[in-house]
Parts: sequence; C-alpha cells; structure tokens
Amino acid sequence: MAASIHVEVGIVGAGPAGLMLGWMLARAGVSFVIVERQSREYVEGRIRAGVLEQGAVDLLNACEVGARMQREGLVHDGIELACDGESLRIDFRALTGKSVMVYGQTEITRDLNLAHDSIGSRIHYEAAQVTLTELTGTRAALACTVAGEALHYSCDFIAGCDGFHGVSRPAIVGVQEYERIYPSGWLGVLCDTPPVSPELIYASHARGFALCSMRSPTRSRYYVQVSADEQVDDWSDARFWDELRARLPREVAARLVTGPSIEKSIAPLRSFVAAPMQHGRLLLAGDAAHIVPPTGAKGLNLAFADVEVLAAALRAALRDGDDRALARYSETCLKRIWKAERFSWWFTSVTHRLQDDSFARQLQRAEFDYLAGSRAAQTVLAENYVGLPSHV
Ligand code: RFL
Ligand code: PHB
Repeated sequence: MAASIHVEVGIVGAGPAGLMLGWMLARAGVSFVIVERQSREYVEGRIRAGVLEQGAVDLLNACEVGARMQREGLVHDGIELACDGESLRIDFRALTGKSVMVYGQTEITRDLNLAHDSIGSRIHYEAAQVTLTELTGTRAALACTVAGEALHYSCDFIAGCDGFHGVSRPAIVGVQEYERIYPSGWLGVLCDTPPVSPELIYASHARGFALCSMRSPTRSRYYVQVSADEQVDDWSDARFWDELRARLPREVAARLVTGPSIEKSIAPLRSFVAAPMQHGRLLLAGDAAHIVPPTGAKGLNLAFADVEVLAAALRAALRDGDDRALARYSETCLKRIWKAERFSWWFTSVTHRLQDDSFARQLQRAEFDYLAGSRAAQTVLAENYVGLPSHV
C-alpha cells in the first residue's frame, strides 16, 4: 500500500462548499486536499443557483474571489410576486436596506477553480472509491483512486462537502434526519434570450408555480413546477414555453422572448436536515447536511454560511489549539439552517400547487392579499430573502 500523505484538512467534494472551504484554508495557511468524484468540466457546467445573499457576496469579496462577480453580477433590489395574473413588487432595498446579487453557481465554481489554479492547490477530480475511515482516531484517513492510482491521506479533520448523495453523511454515527419530500420538481430551461423582466418573477398560478430568472442581460433562466415523476424528454421547448406563458400575468407572457433551450433539467423539491453535522474528526457542510427547496434561493448561501463558520473553527483548532468553536460547529450552523428551512418551506407552500384542494388555493390567495396590504408581511419576506444576519 502507498504511504499516506498528511494534510491538515481533507475535503470531500469540489462543489461551492468544498472549493470555498479549500480557498479559505489556503488563505489561513492550513494544508488541505480536495477529492471530487466528477470532472472539473462537469462541476463547472452544472446549472444550479443564481441568487447570492449579501453575506455570500461579502464573503467572496473578503476572500478576494469576487472581482468578476462585482463586474458581471447583477444587483437586484427587489422581486416581483404574481398570483393569478396580479403582481406585487417586494422592494428589498426600501424594506431592509439590502439587495441580492444574480451571479450563477457555474461562474462561482469557475472563479474558485481559477483561484486554486493560481496557487497550485491539490484538487483530485474524477476520484473514485472515496472512503473515510478512523474518524474517531487520532488522525482520520481519506482514500481514493485517481486514474487507477490509489491515494491515501491522513488528516486532522475531514470536511464532508460532497452534497446530498455523498459518502460523508452516512459516516456519521447516530445521525438524525429530518425530511419533507414534495410531490413536485422544477423543470428548468436556460436560454440565450433577454430576460422577460429586469427582476425575478415568482408566479403562483392554479396550474402551478413558475419562476422567471436570469444569468445576464442576454441569458434567461426559467422554471415551471412539474409533478415529481415527470420526464425531461416529454418536454419539448414549445411545450415548456406554452406552459410558462400560461402561468405568467398576461402582459408578462406577451413580452416573453423565447428561443432554443441550451439546458433543460428537472430538480426535485426537498427539505432535509441532518443533525448533528459532525462526528469525531468529520464535519459536514452544505448540501451534504441540508437541502432546501430552491424557492427561497438559499442552498448555496447556506453552504457558504457553513463554510465561513467551519474555516474559522478549523483555523482556531489547528493554529491556536482552541477546539471550542469546532465543538459548537453543528449547533452554530443549525440555528441559521432551520430558519432558512422554515422560510424555504413557507415560500414554497404559498406559491406552489401542492394539494389539489380549493381550500389550499384560497389560503394562498389570502397570503398574497395579506402581503399586498401589509408592509410588516413584506418585511418578513424581504429580510429572509436577502439573508438573516448571523446573530438572529
Ligand atoms: P454540491 O454543489 O452538490 O457539491 C458537492 C460535490 O461533491 C461531489 N461528490 C463527491 N466527491 C467525492 N466523493 C464522493 N463520494 C462524492 N459524492 C459527491 C459532487 O460531485 C459535487 O461536485 O454541494 P455544495 O458544495 O454543498 O453546494 C450546494 C449548492 O450546489 C446548492 O445548495 C445550490 O445549487 C442550491 N440552489 C440554489 N442555492 C442558492 O443559494 N441560490 C439559488 O438561487 C439556488 N438555485 C439551487 C437553485 C439548486 C437547484 N437544483 C438543481 C437542485 C436552483 C436549482 C434548480
Ligand atoms: C435561478 O436563477 O436559478 C434561481 C433563482 C431564484 C431561485 C431559484 C433559482 O429561487
């Protein structure tokens, strides 16, 4: 067996959580390795998040990986809600003094990978048979196979940043899982056409939810709620555009510019939390520990919030010999996570067609009317959407 190499932190997964954690550790002078199951091209091409909270924007800037986001990202001061053809603008800036940034996850992973390239970080893409062992020993072991070669690392800590389907969470002994699966998914289309509106539109309709989003002034991202067992192949572009138009206010539908889709996929809707997020020398971060339905645009933001806490805690443990923040890691993160779970669940329930009963639809109508007439209700939505401060 090949000799094992010592690194202070072994990171499993090169999604936004793993890449950002590695970058923060590098800046703190902590040695690390990242092992990723997929290829770099695959990870950078995965179309997912589009909206960053101020906290995530601040983190990218503070870590000096925000320059392109500052140039190319779109600052949004509000969103539009639509219900059965009526519209209501939620003005984040007026209600909270904050805004959000539209900047794709693909761009963030690209920026982070380029930053890692510039310092020669050790990242193994296409790593197979990733295993974590000796998690409660004096050193944990991280092993994998890359291009047929077996690699062994001994680590002071392992960060499980390997998403919902990774190997890290199952390694936590006595983990408790809280879950809600919705009977729906989001069918998403990416298209090189100008966005239908300068701000995002979240539309609740008797036929189901729809979202108009974007990546740039010339690239749009649209979603329609579909049933969980729907197949992408059954959705031609024409069928998608017809369904989207049917769910949008008439004047919005009339100005929608359509074009050939450049990506089309279905994402399931799920709420999930694993607790605790740590076991011995293993700590989970991001989607490995929690999933939210995408309605609140919280997943990537939560992943960054975890990583910010984790990087500081690892640094304190490894550099100052102070384990206290690390011992409280799960407890610290779960407070924020549960608030984001609550908001994402609420926003999903009031905008999606989840039950086929007229009572549920009338409640959604009442939520919309209440929001339209109450600044307090709008502030609740706005302060959650832009991101709660870390101490709340
Ligand atoms: P990721 O991105 O899933 O990365 C995990 C990485 O681990 C790798 N991996 C392994 N590596 C080694 N060994 C193994 N055994 C492994 N198993 C897995 C995977 O290949 C992968 O590269 O998790 P991470 O880093 O925690 O990041 C989380 C975010 O990706 C996710 O929360 C967001 O995309 C969620 N999300 C959104 N979040 C936002 O904050 N704002 C948004 O606007 C937003 N929109 C969205 C979204 C997610 C969506 N989908 C498709 C679920 C919109 C959609 C449609
Ligand atoms: C996106 O642009 O992909 C997006 C925007 C807002 C959401 C979810 C996804 O709530």
